Amino acid sequence: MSRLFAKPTVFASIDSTNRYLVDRARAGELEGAVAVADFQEAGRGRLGRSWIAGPGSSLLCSMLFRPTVAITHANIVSTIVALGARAAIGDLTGIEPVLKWPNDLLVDEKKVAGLLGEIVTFPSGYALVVGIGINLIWRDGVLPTGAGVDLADLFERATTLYEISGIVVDRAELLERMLLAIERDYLAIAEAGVEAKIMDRYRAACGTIGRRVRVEARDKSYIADALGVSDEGRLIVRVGAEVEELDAADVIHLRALPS
Ligand code: BT5
Repeated sequence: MSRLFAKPTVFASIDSTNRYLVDRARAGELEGAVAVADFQEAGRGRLGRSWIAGPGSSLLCSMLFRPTVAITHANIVSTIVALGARAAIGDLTGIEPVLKWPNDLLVDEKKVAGLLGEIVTFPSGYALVVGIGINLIWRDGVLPTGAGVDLADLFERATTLYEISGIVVDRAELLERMLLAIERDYLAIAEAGVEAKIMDRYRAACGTIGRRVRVEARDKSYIADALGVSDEGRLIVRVGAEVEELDAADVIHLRALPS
């Protein structure tokens, strides 16, 4: 019995589990609600992008939080989800994905899972819905589909737990382990010093640090050296002689920096 999470609401098909929980959050749903789906007709990625997954191919899950940490630190919750997913994947496959800033999970530079955090603000505070899609297996005939999807491009840049480990991971077990790991960290963040320890674990797992990256910001694209991630979750980069902190951007991993 979880102290944080309710029994998941399971959908055979829904537009988006994140959309569902964002609406539930606005309607006053309690913290700890979980929605999972076998298939999403309009799975959401970040910045208006799509998340594509064939029926039964993935763990598609969203969780509702009502964090007590300041909204400026809300990022810690997505970090906890990414670390929980990484640990659960590691337990079940023996392979721990690398985290790509801000929150992708990669194996051999290919994306095996992605996270989307959406904030709903109220006069009295905020709620946060964190959704995660983890690719389990792409079986013949149940390939990912979606409007305008370039499958060749997706296969080039994405992978599944089956492809990396040869293991057909049990979706319910993955969900249970992931929720347990998330609960452990989330219920501890109010304690002094825990947030910093979680960020240390994030930094240790983050493959973006120490890489040359291409930064794709809203209005420009440039090359930078990724030096670290701040406690607020910002990516610290050096561009020429300047050091900057990035809030929201996409980064593309280039080569490792000379040590
Ligand atoms: C993400 O966005 O990585 C966030 C994905 C969150 C999906 C979950 S599923 C449950 C919950 N409900 C939702 O509606 N969403 C969440 P972003 O970093 O923007 O990455 C999106 C990009 O990844 C796309 O533009 C594609 O290039 C690529 N992509 C799409 N589907 C993919 C997949 N299954 N595996 C790997 N890459 C994918």
